[in-house]
Amino acid sequence: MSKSALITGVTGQDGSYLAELLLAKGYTVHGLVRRSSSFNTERIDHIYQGPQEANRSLVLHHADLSDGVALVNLLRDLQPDEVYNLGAQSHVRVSFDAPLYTGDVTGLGALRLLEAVRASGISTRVYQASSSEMFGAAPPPQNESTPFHPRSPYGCAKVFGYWSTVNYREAYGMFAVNGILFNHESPRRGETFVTRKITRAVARIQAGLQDRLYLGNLDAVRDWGYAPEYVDAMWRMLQRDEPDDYVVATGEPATVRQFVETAFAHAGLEWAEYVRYDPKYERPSEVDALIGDASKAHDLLGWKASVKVEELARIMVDADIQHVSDQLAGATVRIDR
Ligand code: NAP
Ligand code: G4F
Repeated sequence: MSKSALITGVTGQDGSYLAELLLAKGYTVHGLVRRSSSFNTERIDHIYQGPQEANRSLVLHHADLSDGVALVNLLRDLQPDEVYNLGAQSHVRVSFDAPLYTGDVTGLGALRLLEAVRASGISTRVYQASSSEMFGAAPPPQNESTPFHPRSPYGCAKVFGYWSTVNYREAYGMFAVNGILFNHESPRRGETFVTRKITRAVARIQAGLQDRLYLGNLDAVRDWGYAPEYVDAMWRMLQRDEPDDYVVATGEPATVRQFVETAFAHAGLEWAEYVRYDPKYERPSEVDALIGDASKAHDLLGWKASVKVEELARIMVDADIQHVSDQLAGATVRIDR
């Protein structure tokens, strides 16, 4: 019997890579999709299987992390072997503008899902997408023992989801784990996160479609890895004999400025000619430096990042240049570019 999994956030960056990984492993994958007034499945269009197809291995279901009853019904019907909770309002800057919504979906949403697993009486393993943003002001390097000091409504919501997951493990013996993932990016990264905003601008500037890139704090330090490698770590956590929590990171720091320099230089452009400061992109409270120590994931999961920040920037610039070129040529742009 092949395994089955439910992924919340299947239409997001990580959800799309995880769905591909699980399908390749022979899973039946169920994806939770929230209702939208326009198509929101672009990242999974290349693996989409229509409702009329026989023996589908990817099945999408409409539901929402704000609707606990829908989650109970879905879990009771599907009884998946594994649940990956990747759904969230995941933008840190936006969480200052929409703090209660972020708390509801990103924080309470995690608890609703855990409670839905418990209430539906099924035996399933749960992965919670926790975040290095929970460390916030705690000085680097950060590992599983570093105390949390969140600096945004998003970070606070993720801390709630983290402890809810630990609590359901301790209180009910649930196989529930936290992956504390540091920033991870790819050509499928949302266009308003800083790396993708930069690589997309590089491609558009090179093509003559844009002449300025406005950014906020260039001094922030992040530990940027490659998303397809990070979803593999999620899967490994759920294959262990015992549930536990793991930091997933490259361990290599870079400033936003360094990412900018690498991305522009890869396209033969001088970044200072195009990049301008706009305070609009500053946060009321910033996370200055995130640098992860993923020794535990290395030792117990056999996981290690191989793509580091400079290669990552080049992968993303190349993909965005191809994307712009396809758009200009009027070609159908596929997401598996
Ligand atoms: P993402 O691209 O922003 O995807 C978020 C997903 O959540 C999308 O599928 C989105 O649907 C869905 N979603 C939003 N609100 C929802 C709701 N009310 N109900 C159900 N689904 C909802 O995020 P990502 O980068 O893939 O990250 C995946 C998870 O890991 C998130 O929980 C994020 O907070 C966490 N995380 C990410 C990173 C990182 O660096 N990428 C690091 C640590 C933790 P739409 O497509 O319709 O918007
Ligand atoms: O790309 P960012 O928006 O990512 P951030 O805030 O680190 O959050 C991401 O990583 C978290 C893991 O630690 C995830 F949990 C979360 O869901 C998300 O995926 O910003 C990175 C840095 C920040 O310091 C920000 O102030 O870039 C700085 N920055 C400078 N100018 C900018 C900009 N960020 C954005 N989004 N846009 C700018 O124009």
